[in-house]
Amino acid sequence: MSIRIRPLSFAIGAEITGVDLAKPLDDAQWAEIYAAWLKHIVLVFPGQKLTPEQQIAFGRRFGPLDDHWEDPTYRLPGFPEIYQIGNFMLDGKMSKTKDTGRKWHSDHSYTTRPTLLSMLYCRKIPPVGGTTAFANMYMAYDTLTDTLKGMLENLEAVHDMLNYLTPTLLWKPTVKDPSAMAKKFPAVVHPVVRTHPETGRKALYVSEGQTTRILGLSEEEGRGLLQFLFKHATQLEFTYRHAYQVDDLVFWDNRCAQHIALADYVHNSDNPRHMYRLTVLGEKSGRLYEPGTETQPEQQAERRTAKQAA
Ligand SMILES: O=C(O)CCC(=O)C(=O)O
Ligand SMILES: [Fe+2]
Repeated sequence: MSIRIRPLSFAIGAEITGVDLAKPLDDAQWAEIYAAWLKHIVLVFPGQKLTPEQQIAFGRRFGPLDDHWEDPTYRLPGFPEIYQIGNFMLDGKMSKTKDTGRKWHSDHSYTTRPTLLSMLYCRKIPPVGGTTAFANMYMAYDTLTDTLKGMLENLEAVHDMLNYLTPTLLWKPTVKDPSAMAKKFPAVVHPVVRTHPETGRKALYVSEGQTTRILGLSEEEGRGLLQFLFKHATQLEFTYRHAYQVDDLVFWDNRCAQHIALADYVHNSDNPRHMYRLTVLGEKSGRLYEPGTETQPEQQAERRTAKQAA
């Protein structure tokens, strides 16, 4: 059986067939899959039959896994590495993870140590919808003018979990205590352009779901620029939208992609969408936000110089 790689769109995503992820991969298979992942950013493996142990064993090859300390309720019993998301029933109640990811984002960019890889194993899916869209952030960066690239490379932006709590047309957040949330997840700062440590390529790292302002710019300047970048980064030509089948295993690289879980299906318990999700921990790439630093470009420049010298 040899591995086949079929691109799923112009910009991002490839389908991989001819490999059984339930079995340990040999070095050649692993190298091929890893290279395809770095190249295509999102990989889709249809028809995989995996136990939780097998999903975890495969995920672990990419690095240490998160144990989902944030909300242990939705861990798969016996497997803290697997977090369940979707509109499934748990102990007679609708899961609070039914609306995970309803805005464009890169996983955990609202922390100083964002997720490297996220993986969804589809267990249940409604007859239509329940799709995830992905956008290629290398492409978003590469297609900017050199003038704007030059400017963005020197900027940092604030990422804030609370930004998620503004409703969208098709979704209203249900978080009861936003101030507790803000305490648990204080705002952080990341560079606007991130260099991927493995490919060496530059990728845009701001998202509509999480980025609230740009340091060194006034609020109006930053808002205007961010509005442009959000629209630019997620234009359809840069995306792929995946419609799942049960047993699809899908994973992506958060260092160079954004994604959104679309509210494109009826959310009731007769129409369940259920994913076994695991995530690989990433490197520290941000710092806590110090309010008051947002209009002080000199301070920012100093900090950058200090960082480069270190
Ligand atoms: O359920 C999805 O389609 C994606 C949800 C999400 O944002 C995530 O798992 O990181
Ligand atoms: Fe996500």
